[in-house]
Amino acid sequence: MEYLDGEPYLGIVHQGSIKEASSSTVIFLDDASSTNNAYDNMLIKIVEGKGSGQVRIITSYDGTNKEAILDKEWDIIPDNSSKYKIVRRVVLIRGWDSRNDRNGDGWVDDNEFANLVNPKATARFRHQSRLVYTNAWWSGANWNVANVWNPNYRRYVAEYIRDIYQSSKRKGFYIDDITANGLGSQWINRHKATKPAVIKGGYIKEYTKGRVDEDSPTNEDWYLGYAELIREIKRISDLTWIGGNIANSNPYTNKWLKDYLHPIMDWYTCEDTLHNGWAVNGWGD
Ligand SMILES: [Ca+2]
Repeated sequence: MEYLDGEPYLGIVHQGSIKEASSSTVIFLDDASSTNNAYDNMLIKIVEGKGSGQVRIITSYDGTNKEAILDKEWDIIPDNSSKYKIVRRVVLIRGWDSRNDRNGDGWVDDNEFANLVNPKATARFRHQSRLVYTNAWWSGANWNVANVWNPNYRRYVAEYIRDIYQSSKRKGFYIDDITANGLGSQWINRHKATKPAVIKGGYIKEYTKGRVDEDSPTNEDWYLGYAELIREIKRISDLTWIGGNIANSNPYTNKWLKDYLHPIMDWYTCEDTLHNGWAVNGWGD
């Protein structure tokens, strides 16, 4: 993954003066967040005073003590003369343009890269533009299914899934969280509060209607492709059923289930609907 300093795109999360620092920690003044983990995975940039110009990643943050643990030691340990900015990181997804691969051997070598036909497309390999890391719900769900508009891509994903299930002799295929992170969700999602947002760019070659997070029908188009992908799995495999978890969604009113997935799914589980406890926790259980 390639991460960039997010300040030009998203501004500053917090800035201030350092209280004290050690070789791989920083303690902020009281104006920093009192919430644990508030700055996890963000960058701290020393912008004035001792140690200016250094950048580190905050791996964890203790809101009680206002203390950040860093990914690696400072070259020069900042002190209370140092001012800092905390900023988010953004992911750079390089674009692919087959014209840049002049000899058509599948990758852009150094000579081709030095003379790009399309300088906006800087991926060396096509796949760099095809899969997008979006979250770490669990290790197997980090990659979302992006280009469901490409039949070759659908076929590849379907074969990959088929081979996993066949090698383990399983007869059915279960998708956990079918409308969200099971087989993947839209790699660009319009609900920007909870999903990654596209800051710049965001075009998929096979999707010709425009930038995928701004064009209103994109979600519907994505679900059509997603449904096609599940059909493809059924078509090329000998799996006898495909089931999925729909959490607390209502299959008869939820638009995505009713219109797109209901016709091809064999059954659902509703893990958040039936409970044996009286309390509801953050998971709805
Ligand atoms: Ca080449």
